[in-house]
Amino acid sequence: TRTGNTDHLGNHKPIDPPETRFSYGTAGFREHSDRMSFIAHRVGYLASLRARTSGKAIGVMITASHNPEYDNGVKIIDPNGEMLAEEWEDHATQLINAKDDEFATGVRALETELNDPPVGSPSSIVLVGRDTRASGVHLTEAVQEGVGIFRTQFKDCGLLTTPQLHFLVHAYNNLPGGPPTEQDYYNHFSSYFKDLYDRLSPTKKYTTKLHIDCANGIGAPKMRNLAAKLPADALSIQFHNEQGQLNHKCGADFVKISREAPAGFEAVVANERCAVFDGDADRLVYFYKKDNGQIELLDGDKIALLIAKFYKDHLAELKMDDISFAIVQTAYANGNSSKYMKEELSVTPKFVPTGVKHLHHEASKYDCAIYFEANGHGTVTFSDKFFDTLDKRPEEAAIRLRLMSRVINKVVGDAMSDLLAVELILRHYDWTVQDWAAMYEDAPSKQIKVPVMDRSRFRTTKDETSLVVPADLQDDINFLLEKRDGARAFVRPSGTENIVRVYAEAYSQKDADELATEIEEAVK
Ligand code: NG1
Ligand code: ZN
Repeated sequence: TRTGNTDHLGNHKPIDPPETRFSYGTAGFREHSDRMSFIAHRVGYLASLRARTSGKAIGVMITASHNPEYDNGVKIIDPNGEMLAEEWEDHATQLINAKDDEFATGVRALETELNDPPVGSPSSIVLVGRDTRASGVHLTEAVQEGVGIFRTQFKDCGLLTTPQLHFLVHAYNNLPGGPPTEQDYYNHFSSYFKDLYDRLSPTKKYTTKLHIDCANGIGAPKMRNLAAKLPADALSIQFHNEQGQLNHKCGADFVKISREAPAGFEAVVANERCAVFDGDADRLVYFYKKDNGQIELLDGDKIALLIAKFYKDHLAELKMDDISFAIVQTAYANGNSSKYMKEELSVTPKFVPTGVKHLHHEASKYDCAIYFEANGHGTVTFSDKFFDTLDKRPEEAAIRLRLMSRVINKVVGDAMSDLLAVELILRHYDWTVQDWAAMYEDAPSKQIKVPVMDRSRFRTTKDETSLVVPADLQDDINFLLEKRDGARAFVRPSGTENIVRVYAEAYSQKDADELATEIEEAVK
């Protein structure tokens, strides 16, 4: 029959107590890797269904990003290389929560709802990639079995950064030529980097020396591959944290939350430029050590502003007034970054809920939009009109802008391509990392992760800046805020970890720390 043999649907049994509800969160499904096998299996099936309905290549990325090595996760990448469409998140949540004996019925119901998409179309394929987590190997097999239920083609792309898989899926469906390879990724970004690099003037202040913290993850080998293709004198990279325990005391999330230099940077001297990836290399932040031993953090907001300045300056020089331009942020964005956007760049940022899909969706409404989460995940999106307009312009500024827009991975935030963009922009302005940091001073802020038994107890308003449930907790927060003029704080359940996040901003660091701690106490 069309639906084939469903006997082996139960191969990967849910091992959780039935009351656990999984939801396709800010980054797909993420759990302790011991609990992931049946999820990976079902997501494999779902990805194959998505491939069949679209007749295209679909991606499944196996990663838990900045979370510990023992966690893992799966997320589906849509045909254009972007995040999974929202209605499919609902299908996913439903299927993952089906009890073992309900799964086959759920599958048949979904196939019927989707008008029985054809089996065996040669253009339908599921591409799977994974980060360096040991559990990724058997989860790849689980995905493969799920994909195989209705004999959809499957390709194991092996170890990749998350953005590399997004790039491959996009290239598979949108670019001419045979199936794309990892080499195409390096060729693409290194060649546009070189073209722009060749056009920039010699620098006096910008230095090529750059430290990179690879978070002991997949970014290490992949950045080495990319760096090998860059012009020899463009960047002198010193790699750190390539082999140790994944994300442990290093990586973008650690540096952003703790505001400490990662392990392995003890010997790095003050004022040198340091870039930091997360475990699957889709987040990027920078920092440098100050003379007092503390670090100056340049987070996603600072990266957004640097890129925004470059775009605004070029669009203004070219008088491209009919190009709509936006910057998209979340509630975690530092207040002073938003202020700088308004006052110095004359752009009022758009605010959306946490999660890349929300930022990307909003950004896609404009001809050119920059979105970044404060944690370092972000990119720039472009419309066809943007490129069509630029293609007709012979000026040097137009060429620079076009090349920069190819150095950026437009389908998803990408630590490696964002790093290339940042380095080219610093070179263009002949800035040191200190010049960049001085664009604005961060408002003092503090983020705390509070472990909770059941994070679904916490529900926020749509903009995530206040709690609907528990209401008395929000009353407590309001009371604490009243005592501090100009402070801002909110609590929100994480979509990726069993924690709630407390975020506080105030006039002084002491106030921000105290406020966050008092709220933490109230949450507990
Ligand atoms: P959660 O755990 O839902 O806050 C975190 C990040 C998101 C996004 C996802 C995906 C913060 C405050 N939240 O989501 O921005 O990056 O992870 O990895 O940084
Ligand atoms: Zn990540």
